[in-house]
Amino acid sequence: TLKSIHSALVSVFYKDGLEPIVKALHANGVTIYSTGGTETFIKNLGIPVVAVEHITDFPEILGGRVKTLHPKIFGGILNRQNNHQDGIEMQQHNIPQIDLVIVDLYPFEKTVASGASEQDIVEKIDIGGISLLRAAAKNFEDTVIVPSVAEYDLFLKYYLENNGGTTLEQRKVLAAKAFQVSSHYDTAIFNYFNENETVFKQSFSNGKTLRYGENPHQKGFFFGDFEKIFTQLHGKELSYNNLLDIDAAVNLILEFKENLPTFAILKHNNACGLATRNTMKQAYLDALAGDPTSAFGGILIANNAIDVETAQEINHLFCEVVIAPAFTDEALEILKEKKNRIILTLHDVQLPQQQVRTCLNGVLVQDRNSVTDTQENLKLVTKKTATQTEIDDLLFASKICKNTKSNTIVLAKNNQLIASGTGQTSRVDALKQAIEKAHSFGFNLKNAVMASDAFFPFPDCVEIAHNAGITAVIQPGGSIKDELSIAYCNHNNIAMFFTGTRHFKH
Ligand code: 93A
Repeated sequence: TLKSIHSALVSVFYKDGLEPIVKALHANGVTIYSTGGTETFIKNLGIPVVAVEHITDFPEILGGRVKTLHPKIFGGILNRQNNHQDGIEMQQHNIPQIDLVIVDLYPFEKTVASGASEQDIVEKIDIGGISLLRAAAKNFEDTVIVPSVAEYDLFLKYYLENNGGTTLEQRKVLAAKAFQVSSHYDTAIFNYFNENETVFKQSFSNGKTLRYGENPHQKGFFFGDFEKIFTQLHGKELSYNNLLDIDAAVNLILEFKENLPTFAILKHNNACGLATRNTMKQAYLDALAGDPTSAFGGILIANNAIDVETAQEINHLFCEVVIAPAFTDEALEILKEKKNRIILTLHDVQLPQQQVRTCLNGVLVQDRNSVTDTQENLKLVTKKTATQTEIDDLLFASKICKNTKSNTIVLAKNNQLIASGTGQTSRVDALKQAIEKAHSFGFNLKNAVMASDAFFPFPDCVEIAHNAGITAVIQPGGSIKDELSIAYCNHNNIAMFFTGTRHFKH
């Protein structure tokens, strides 16, 4: 695989650093072909050099736009030396072999950065040089490519250690670097042409253009089949934030699909009210009671049809979106009274099992959190056990907890969300926030239950919860200090269950 170099084509923009290479080539008797400026440079070093025009029998034309773009040049680079037919054609057309290509492309990025005119920038889009580079890299079995000034030293090292040749592995390393150069170069050109995000907009044209993104100064698009999941019955166009809230609302209500009438109110992707009752109207009223302040402008979702009694109650509230699997005709008529109110029927469909979000310069993909805690999964870790009502409340709270931004603490009682701490940087803060909220809306936390999305690293949370009146706790467990929380519960007559499943949501 060691191949000697007998001929070279040198065409470089920056001539600096070229001298040692051409001297080494010359010392080994290598025939050097070159283009205009490079040819002059080499000649001035006192080294013999052959102009490419001598091969092509064609002058450089169009002010240098076409110098090396010729079949005799590319034939010399691309021919396969172990291919009989290639050899015949080389002879037929009198094509000289080219074993080594050294290029340094027109400095496109530098020209853009210098603030040059568009005309100057466009002239700096290298065509011939990048073609030489790609051709030589493609034929790495036989041809050596030195794709930029940055690789001169590496090439010289290879060349000298092999007494005027290169190994296949070395040629492949240089080929890889060549394609790195060419892809970077074309990306820079793309970015220049795409300055106004023309291509971004076009390739996103199958997405729905939203009025704006999270804020009015941000562009926004939605890619997805909204109509597959919903039918919009009424109201204004959906916004970026509406879509995010709707996503959170649907994920949450699906946890309660099989339950008695359940109603949830969300703000900023988190539940601020949720209740399960015998009638939808009562479920709505008790969801609202959870936090009537936050409910203003909220996203409302029901697990079953919304009837006229419920619609009459909802109508007193200013809300952005109302979602339900169905609406009675009368209910719909009432809800439609507000012109902008978005009303959606939720179809019975499965959401994708994978979730995607951007991360740095790529994307993160994960499976949906499809685990819902059930009574069978509960592991009692305290001496005291809970009543069935408390267990029902724990599972109820856990479903809300799973669908709330971490760190989360959810407090519940009698199938009603009493209060939650959402998106806090510490679990203690989440708990304090929940307790304070509960008190501010007049709730008594005696016999309420607590759910935590992740384990308690210290016994402080159970202590604070106990002081507030909480009697049962559900959490994943798994902290090295679990025993401290368990001991505290045992001393204070609290029932605690471990689920073994963490429910982070970031
Ligand atoms: O304008 S080009 O795209 N047309 C060509 O055929 C061509 N061949 C080599 N530019 C071309 N080159 C580039 O010219 C090389 O990539 C190098 O940057 C430069 C060297 O030109 P000179 O030897 O005349 O200074």
